[in-house]
Amino acid sequence: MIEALDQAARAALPRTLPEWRMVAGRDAIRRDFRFADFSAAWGFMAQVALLAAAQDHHPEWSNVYNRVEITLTTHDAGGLSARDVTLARAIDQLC
Ligand code: H2B
Repeated sequence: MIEALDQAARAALPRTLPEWRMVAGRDAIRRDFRFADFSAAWGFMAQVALLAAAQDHHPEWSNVYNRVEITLTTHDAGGLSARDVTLARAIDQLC
């Protein structure tokens, strides 16, 4: 079982991940991305897929043309864990 995100890290989320917001009714974070076109969106998703594979931590996501919506939570923790913060920060560095 993976440890849930501790209170200090939760309180810091607006500073550590300012582009991400809590999902209503879930212990999860979400960021919406918009790109020039589908190719750019898909290229971004390919990079995120490599990060997810390397970290063995996987997003819930959807893509519609140039938009990508990513939700992160840790199923093995029943909510947010440090793994979500690590992946979100790595995703942010792609943009
Ligand atoms: N991704 C996410 N988002 N949450 C998990 O709990 C999780 C995962 N668990 N990727 C991993 C894979 C686990 O199933 C494997 C066995 O490490």
